[in-house]
Formats: sequence, C-alpha cells, structure tokens
Amino acid sequence: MSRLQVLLSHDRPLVMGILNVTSDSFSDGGQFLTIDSALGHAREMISAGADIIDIGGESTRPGADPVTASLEIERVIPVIQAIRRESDVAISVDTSKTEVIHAAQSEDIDLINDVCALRNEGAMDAANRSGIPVCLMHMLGEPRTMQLNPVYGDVVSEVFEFLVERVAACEAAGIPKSRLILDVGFGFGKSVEDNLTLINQLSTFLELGLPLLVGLSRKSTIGRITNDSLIGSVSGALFALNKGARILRVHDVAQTISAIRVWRSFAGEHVVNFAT
Ligand code: 7PM
Repeated sequence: MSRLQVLLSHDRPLVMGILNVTSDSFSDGGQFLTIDSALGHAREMISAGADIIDIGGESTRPGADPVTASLEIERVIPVIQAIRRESDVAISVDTSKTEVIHAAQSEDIDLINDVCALRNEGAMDAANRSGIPVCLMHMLGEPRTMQLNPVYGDVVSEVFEFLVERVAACEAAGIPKSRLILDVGFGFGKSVEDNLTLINQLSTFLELGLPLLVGLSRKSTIGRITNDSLIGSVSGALFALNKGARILRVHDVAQTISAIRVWRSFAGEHVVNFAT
C-alpha cells in the first residue's frame, strides 16, 4: 500500500499542512533562503503532527505573480528532497504545470494537488504515467480573473458535474478512481455565498465515492465572517468534518489537530492525550 493509502485506511481525518515555497524580501537568486525557510516551516508542521505536507511554488495562487515552470521546479524539488531525507511524512505537490509534474514524479511524493484538475495540456498524461494519486479541484475560470464575477445557476450541481466529468476523464486516460481525491475548491471562482452553499452541502459530494479534501484555512470568506482567522478556520474545519471531509488543508496544523481530537472524542472515539 502506498503512504497515502495507508493514511486513508485509518479511521480519522487527515491534516495537510500548507507549505509555501516562495521567496522572501531578501535577494535570493539561488533560492537558498527560500528553500531553507520552507524546510524550517515543514519541520514545524511535521512535529505538530501533519499527515501530509502540501508544497506549493506559487504557480496557481490567485493574484500571485506568475512563476515560470523552471523557477517552480528549482524551488519545489529541493524542498521535497530535504523533507524526504529526514521524514516519512506524505508529500503533496501543489502544481498545475506539466513540467513540474514531470520533474516531481521521479521524487518520492504521494500526491499531485492540481487546482486545475489536470486540464492543462499534457498534465493528465504526465499524472497518469507517474502513477501518483491526484487531487482534482474545481475552479471556475482561471486564478488571475476567477474572483471578478463568478456566476452559477446552481453552484452545487455545477461543481458536482465538473467533478464527475474530471473523474471520467481521468478514468478514460488510465487513472483509476482509487488514485483520486476530490475538492470543491473553496474560494476558486466563487462568491462568499457560493462558498457557504458548497460547505453547507458538502455531504452531497460524498455520493461521488471518493475522499473529499477541503481547503478553507484563512480564506477571504472566513475573513468576511470573523477577524479571527485562526478560530474561524478551525471552526470551519470542524464543520467540514461533520459534512464528511476526509482531508483538511490548513495553515494551523497544531490547532487543527487539537480541535480534531475534541471532535473525535465527542463523536465517541477513544482519543487519549498521552501528553497530559
Ligand atoms: C491566495 C488565495 C493564496 C488562495 C493562496 C490561496 C486550495 C489548494 C490553494 C484548496 C486544494 C490557499 C490558496 N487552495 N489546493 N491550493 N484546495 N486542493 O489558501 O482549497 O492556500 S491556494
């Protein structure tokens, strides 16, 4: 069984820690500072108990400066290697670029997290040949413009049909359902109301029969509800679990894990905090 299959076979939610591999204000043409600070952040999330580290080189971040495939590779690959030298944590690569999928597939990684759901030229083929599991996320439009005026007839059925179509496209290309995870794409081409509807109706997506990943940590919809993004994100994460989410993509790993422990205990599961 693959690392991710082992994790998913456990009867508990999984926590995916967000690792942004982006440059800071220092001049760092060689990317050393970028990689070093990313590794420090990864170590923190691993000791906090993250199940998966999601490494992103900023390619598809809404509003972010576009990053070339070679710069993304130059940042992401050394971080994968550095984490793998010291940890058996599951590693996810947050990318939509075919070149990055190609480069990452020869590393010991566990998931390709593509916010474009393998719609870019060559991405489906690269993911198929890699044999690595994939998270397919819904996004309306493209990152630069998706928040300008997203309009749906019925957001739940449109996102649902999109995911049905992408799963079928993967199966047709040779990627079996056993290698797929789905995500409704909170904040990706959606109004505040659309996001709230999708989370409220998240259990509808369980019908697709695949694990659901939810990423709402520190997103603007949470910020519209409360100024406390930590409490807001953790509260939202627990609500998503109640609606059937299996993997939570979060910034605040330690706090989310504490909340999950309480949630599982209240749900009647035997969770003992050995630390106290
Ligand atoms: C600006 C806006 C910066 C949004 C970064 C983001 C998801 C993801 C992201 C998600 C999956 C963030 C996002 N969000 N991958 N990548 N699901 N599967 O908040 O919701 O990190 S980028």
